[in-house]
Amino acid sequence: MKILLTSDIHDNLVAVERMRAQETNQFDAVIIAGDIGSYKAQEIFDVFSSFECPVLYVYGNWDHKLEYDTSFGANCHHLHLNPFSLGDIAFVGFSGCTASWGRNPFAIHLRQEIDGQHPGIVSELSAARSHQDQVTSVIEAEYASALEELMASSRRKPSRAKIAVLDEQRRVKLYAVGDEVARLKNSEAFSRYENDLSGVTVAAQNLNRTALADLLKGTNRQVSRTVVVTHDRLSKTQEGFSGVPVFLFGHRHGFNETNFQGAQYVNVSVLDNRLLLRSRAVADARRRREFKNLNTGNYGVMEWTQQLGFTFRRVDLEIYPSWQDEWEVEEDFRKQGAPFLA
Ligand SMILES: [Mn+2]
Repeated sequence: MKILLTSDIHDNLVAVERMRAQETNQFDAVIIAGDIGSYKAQEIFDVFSSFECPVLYVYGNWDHKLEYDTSFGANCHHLHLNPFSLGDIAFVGFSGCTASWGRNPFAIHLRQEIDGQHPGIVSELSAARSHQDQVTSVIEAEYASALEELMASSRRKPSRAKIAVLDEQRRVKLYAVGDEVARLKNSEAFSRYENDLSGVTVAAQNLNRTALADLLKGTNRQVSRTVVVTHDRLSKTQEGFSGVPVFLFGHRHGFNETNFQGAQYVNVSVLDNRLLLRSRAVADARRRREFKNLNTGNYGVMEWTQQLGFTFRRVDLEIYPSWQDEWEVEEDFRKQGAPFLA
C-alpha cells in the first residue's frame, strides 16, 4: 500500500499542481494533514481528486473558514472523528488545531456556552462591530469615489500631495470608527469574557482527543494497524492511543520522522515553501527588477507492507533546472503576491 502525504498547502494551488505533474496515479490514498487553505480548497481538492483514489484530510488553522460537512468530491473524505478503512489499515483523526479551532464543533459549542454567560458584553461588541463594518464600507466607498474624481479632474497624473490628503482623511475616519470597539475591549466585562474564552483552546483539544480515543476503543479495529492524522502533533499518546503505530501531522513546517515509545511520528511536509526571486535583468527604463516566487516545498510517501510495516520518505518538488540563469534569490524582503515562476 502506497500513500501520498501532504500538508501545509496554504492556498498554494501552483505548488499542488507541480506536485501533481511529477507524480502518476500510483497511490492507494492521499492524506492531507491540514492547512489546505480557506480560499482555494475546492481547486486544490480537484487536483488531488485526479489521482483517482480516496483523498483523506483533516483541517488546520488555515482552514478556519471551511465547514466540516462540505463535500469536495466523491473521493474526498473528512477524517474528523470519521474513520476510513483501506485494506488492512484504518485511518482516523480530528480537525482543528490549537492555533485556531475555526469551525470545530466542540470549540463552537464551548464558545457559545461562554457567550451565554456574558450576554451584555457579547451583544454590545456585536452591535459595535456591525456598526463599525457598516460605517467602514461607507468610508471606503467615499474614498474610492473621491480618488476617482481626483483622477478624472486632473489633466495629467494627480499630485502625490492631493492623494495624501485623501489618504489622511480616510485614516482619521477609520480610526474614529474603531473607537467604540476599542473602548469595549478596555472594559472589565471584556477582560472577564476573554479570560473565560482563553480556556476554550485546551478544553476543545481535550474533547476532540477523548472523542477520538473513544472511537478507537469502541471498534474492533486492530489498533496496531491504525494511522492517526491531526494537524499539530498529538502529545501524551500513551493515554488513549497506546498501540497506535503511526501519527501523521503537519503545522511544524518541514519533513521529520521520529520514533518515540514504539510509535512513529511523522511531520508530513510543508508543500507551501517559497523562495523570492529577483530578475537578474532590469525590467524597464526605471531599472526596476521583476519578482517571482519559486516553489521549494516537499511532500512525503508512506508505504505499508506486511513484511516491513510502515516506511516513509520525503520527496522534494522538482525545481526548474536553469532558473539561476535569469533569477537570483532576494533575501532582504518578502513580496506579497509575487507570481510563481512557471
Ligand atoms: Mn498550521
